Amino acid sequence: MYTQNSKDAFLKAKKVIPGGVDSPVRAFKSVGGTPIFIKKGAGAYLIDVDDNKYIDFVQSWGPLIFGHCDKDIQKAVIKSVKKGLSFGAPTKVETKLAQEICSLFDEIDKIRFVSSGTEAVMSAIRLARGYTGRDDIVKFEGCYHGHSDSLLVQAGSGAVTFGTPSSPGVPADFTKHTLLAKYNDIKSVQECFKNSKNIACVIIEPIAGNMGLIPAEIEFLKELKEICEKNGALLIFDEVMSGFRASLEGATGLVGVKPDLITFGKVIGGGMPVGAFGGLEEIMDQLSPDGPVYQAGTLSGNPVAMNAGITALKKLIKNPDIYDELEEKAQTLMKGFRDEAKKVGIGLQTNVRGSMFGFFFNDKEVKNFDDALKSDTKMFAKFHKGMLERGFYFACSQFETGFVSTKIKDKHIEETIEAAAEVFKELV
Ligand code: KE4
Repeated sequence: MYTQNSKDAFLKAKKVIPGGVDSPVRAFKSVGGTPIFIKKGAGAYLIDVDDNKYIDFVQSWGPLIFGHCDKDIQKAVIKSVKKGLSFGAPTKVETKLAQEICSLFDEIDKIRFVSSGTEAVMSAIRLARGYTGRDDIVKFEGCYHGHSDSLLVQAGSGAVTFGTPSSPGVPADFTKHTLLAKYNDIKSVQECFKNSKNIACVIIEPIAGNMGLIPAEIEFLKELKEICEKNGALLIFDEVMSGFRASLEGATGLVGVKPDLITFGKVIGGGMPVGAFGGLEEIMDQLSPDGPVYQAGTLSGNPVAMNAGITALKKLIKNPDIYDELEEKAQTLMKGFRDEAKKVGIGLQTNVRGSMFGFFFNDKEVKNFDDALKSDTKMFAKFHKGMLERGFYFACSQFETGFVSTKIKDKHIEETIEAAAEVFKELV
């Protein structure tokens, strides 16, 4: 595959942008090779600067459930831009998008918009700490909630559940209030509540998408809710990725467990920078300007982004069958991958939730981060390369999630399975 223009572009980018990218995962470090530079998107496809065409299963890491250049979203953005890009003052479209989301969730009376998932989660945690008057938080190994300091933690030494920084630049003091538990392991959560009587909240991806795709077990989430209620801690569902991807009501609508706060991102911006966090009025009214918990943002609720988001959401609300259709496509794709891998003796574990799918090069079921880490990342890298060379664009890490958009048709799924069959044969 000819990728000279991407190679040249990457060299130029690295001279003025750290690592040549504005977000680390894009640099292809875990799969090797040069990241392809994109010229444009078109429906199901990405076209790179060398005019190679790919079926896109990343969709900007989730936002583009309607694929690239969706006519309705594009029209709404252009119409909005003609009235101005940003005002730093309230607009009615923010209220409209807030009303749409609040109408879908019993758990949400009010919602605040921000410009990224990181901001949404950081703000939700500050709100939980302000509302409870407590400082400690619990997160799960393998869950990613954006790059705010108190969430860049790794397991501490030995039995101690308090985290240590996972990145230079994060002072240990910033993570000493973060306790770590194991996904799908309620005993590890009980351990955290034994070690701290000062826990403000537990934050979890109810469908984990950042250690590969691993859904939380429903029984585990029910016990998690009970332990939070018993100890006066809030339960935060981070649905930045799973929101409007797993179902119209995200994972929350699937698992039958009521969180106290929900964070959103990606799909609710329709491809534009939007994050949000919402919950019951009693909690949300603690936020400035009416409440004491400060939170702010110059471009929060940006009208162009709001118009993109509300257009996407209205299309989803109008066609809820989309989720069954997308889930069926994702199931077909993952069954095809499993069947073709099995033919050549490769162990592949797969998961699907709505339009989200994941696959691990692993002989055993993957239920948490320790299991996921035992996957064959070298084989994943070779698979990724083989598929890319054939025109199929997958997430460039074993620890990410794939997505199906409405523009991906049955024929695309068939072509992808055929290509995967060829690549699996090359891997053994
Ligand atoms: P952003 O700040 O990247 O908008 O959102 C952070 C975030 C929060 N919570 C969850 C569950 C997330 O998945 C994310 C971001 N997801 C990654 C993909 N795994 C974004 C891709 C990237 O970092 O470039």
